Amino acid sequence: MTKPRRVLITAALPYANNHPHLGHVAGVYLPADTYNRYLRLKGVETVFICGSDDHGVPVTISAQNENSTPEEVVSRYRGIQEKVFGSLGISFDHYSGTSTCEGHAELSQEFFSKILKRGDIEEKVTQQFFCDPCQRFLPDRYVEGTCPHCGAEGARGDQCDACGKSYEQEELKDPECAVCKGTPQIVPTRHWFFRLDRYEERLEEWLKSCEGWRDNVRNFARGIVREGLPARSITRDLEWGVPVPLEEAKDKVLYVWFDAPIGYISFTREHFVNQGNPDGWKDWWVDPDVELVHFLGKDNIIFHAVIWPAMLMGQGEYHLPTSIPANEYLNFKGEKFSKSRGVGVTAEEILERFDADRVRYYLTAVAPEGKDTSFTWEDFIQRNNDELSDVVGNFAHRMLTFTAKNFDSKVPMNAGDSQLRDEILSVIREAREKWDDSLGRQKFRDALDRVLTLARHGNRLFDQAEPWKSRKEDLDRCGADLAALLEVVHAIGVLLSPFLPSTSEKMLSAFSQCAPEPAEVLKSLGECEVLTAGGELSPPGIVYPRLELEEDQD
Ligand code: B3M
Ligand code: ZN
Repeated sequence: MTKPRRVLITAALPYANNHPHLGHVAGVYLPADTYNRYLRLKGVETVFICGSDDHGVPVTISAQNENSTPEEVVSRYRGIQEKVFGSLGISFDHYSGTSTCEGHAELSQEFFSKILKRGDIEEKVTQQFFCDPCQRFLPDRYVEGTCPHCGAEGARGDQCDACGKSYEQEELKDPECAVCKGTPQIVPTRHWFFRLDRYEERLEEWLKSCEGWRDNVRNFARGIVREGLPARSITRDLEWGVPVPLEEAKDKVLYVWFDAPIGYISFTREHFVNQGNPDGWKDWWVDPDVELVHFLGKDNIIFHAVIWPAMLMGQGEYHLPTSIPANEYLNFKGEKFSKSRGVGVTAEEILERFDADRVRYYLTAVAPEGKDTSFTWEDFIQRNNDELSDVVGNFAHRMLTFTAKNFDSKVPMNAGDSQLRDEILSVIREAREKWDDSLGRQKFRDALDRVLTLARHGNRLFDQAEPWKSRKEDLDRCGADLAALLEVVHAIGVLLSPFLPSTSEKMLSAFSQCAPEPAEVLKSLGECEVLTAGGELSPPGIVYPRLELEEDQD
């Protein structure tokens, strides 16, 4: 017997100091959730893991700005994140956080100790920025300057957002303390470095063997490995974080990017512990047949496709990622979304006005797969109206009201006698196959477009059948056509379910007494009629009224 397919899905852990904005949602959390729902619909066993990235400088800076403690910041933002994801229908199996997850610190320390024991971590005295007025070392986001690679301003001590490269902080040009804007001095301090150079060959080999990856991700990662990987410091002079498990490094913590991805493992373990199956997680991380899929934004590629796999190789017990569907950015008026700079729209703001599925619809339709895309309010309203209301909503509504009026809300008999029957089944089958192929390759925009194409086709066939005429001339033929066309409405409901869970549920509730469950019926869509002739249709629940653009939405 073949083993059932199992997929462990993760979404990048948001720093516990941010309100998820639509850029994050479109690029990371929504595609991850859609993929999870798609796999479950197909009967694949999945675990979907996320949580907040609590350590590191983003959180300590917020705490300082808000006159509060890192713990307080973490608990407040984690609450916000869970609420936002929940209201968008993004359904993680477990949402944890790196500062509270049971066993996370220990597991991170174990990674460090194991890699150290192998001789792949070395100790060095380094020159670090130190701010006299602030009396603190300035790791990562505490310092800003000019990127040593691309020359962009506003680059941080560990990474440049403009070119996605990461580096050691002494390479940063024109450094400035992010808090007091002073020029830091250089002070020697001891740090521990991960010898990535020792993993170059294995990484190259592995990246070469990975199949089905997006080109942008694989090429970027291979390019970086080919350039040669310098040793990377994985400790910091900070108080907030996972303590370095060495006597001589008592006042230091692990770099946030060292402990954060380990959260994927510790959160999985916590999830299984909560389920009363404390050993259940192991299989998901140890069995090489389990697929591991990391969703993230393009600024996180280097960490997930290069450094994290090297950490996993160094640790040695767990399997490597299977795919890393990283997205480009969704921009707002040509700029990257940023809550701190006040650019764009937060998820909370849009959800105050519109229901989650409208947001999910638009963000999938303009998903930044392969290239940056833009959010605009005009486009949001227009696509909702032209596609969700006029194509999907209208077709379902027309069909169900017509059947209610003329056939007593029952699936008419003899769909097989409709002259449109073969064409209808074949368009459903084609839509389902292409939808499946696209979703399987994590091409969400394309898959959603297939469903829209099916709905457009349905509308055309309805017009072609002219049931308002045949109702008077040949009621049997009218019924047969309608029965066949209802198959299209039902198929749309099923195929939309990974994208628009509540719309799909409402559409399918009309068929609850005359069609099997979506997971049972998926494979049969387009192969044969799946609705029970004579079966009762519930009153049509879904309608997507057209939206108006409000004055202040620009
Ligand atoms: N927190 C970066 C980010 O939010 C980081 C992701 C960690 S995933 C292990 O962009
Ligand atoms: Zn300072």
